[in-house]
Amino acid sequence: MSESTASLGANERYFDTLPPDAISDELLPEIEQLGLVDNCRQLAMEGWTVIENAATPEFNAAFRDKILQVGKGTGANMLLAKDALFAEAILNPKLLAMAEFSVGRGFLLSQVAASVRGKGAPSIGLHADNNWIPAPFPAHNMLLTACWACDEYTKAGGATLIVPGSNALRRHPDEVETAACAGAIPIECPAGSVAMWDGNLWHSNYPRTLDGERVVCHITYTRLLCRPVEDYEPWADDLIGTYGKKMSQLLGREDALFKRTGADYSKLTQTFNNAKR
Ligand SMILES: O=C(O)CCC(=O)C(=O)O
Repeated sequence: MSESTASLGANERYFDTLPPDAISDELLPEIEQLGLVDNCRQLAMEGWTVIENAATPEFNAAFRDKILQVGKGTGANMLLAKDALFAEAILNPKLLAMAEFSVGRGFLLSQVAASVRGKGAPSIGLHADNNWIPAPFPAHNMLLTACWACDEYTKAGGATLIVPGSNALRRHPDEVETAACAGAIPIECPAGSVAMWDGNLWHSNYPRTLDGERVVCHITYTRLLCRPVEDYEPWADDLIGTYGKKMSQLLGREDALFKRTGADYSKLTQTFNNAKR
């Protein structure tokens, strides 16, 4: 713990900003306890990482069934309020810890979507998830995408593909690069893993050549300053009533910024401090 922050009370102001690859003093014990130190390192250096066994096999099986049911065989968006399993997934302690590391304290939920890819499903196309952020991308990550792989990820099964090193370029791929996908490799991992990457990493997926379906839940967390892709405001009171303060943070109710009820200046310092961690 640095001397400057060790003695700070909840409402005192931070003057320093942590570097993009640093784990804050407050978060480190949790990251260590959850066994995620190497994942943080890999995400910071390489732009991606995989967390295996993110939940129990029973959760994974039930989650897969639910996605197939609500996704009607293809996929869907705006899933958070559709079933408790989606809330459980986005509140998974390992995902939350990685999100705080990657997109900062006080981060928001941006999107809960799902895809179901059968045999012959084409590639989505190479892109960086910083889709509405102009290049050069900032040094600190803005978006963390966590893909809950309900099925094993293999190249033939249509796994996510990534271009190693592309995270360091801090820009979108151009037309030629998008067509070539040069240097791409598959993320290979067992069912029940969560593959995650930052907003800078160029990625796509392989066409699926196997029978059966690849079922994935795509969860995106974002830094407080980014506008979320999805708007859960109509369901927010119920979700917060059921799941509490973390859900409230994820839905943008724990910061000082203006809402329908006005701004909460008692949270101003904490909000500004969060932006630096
Ligand atoms: O479906 C995949 O494997 C990749 C998904 C993707 O591109 C994304 O969620 O941004």
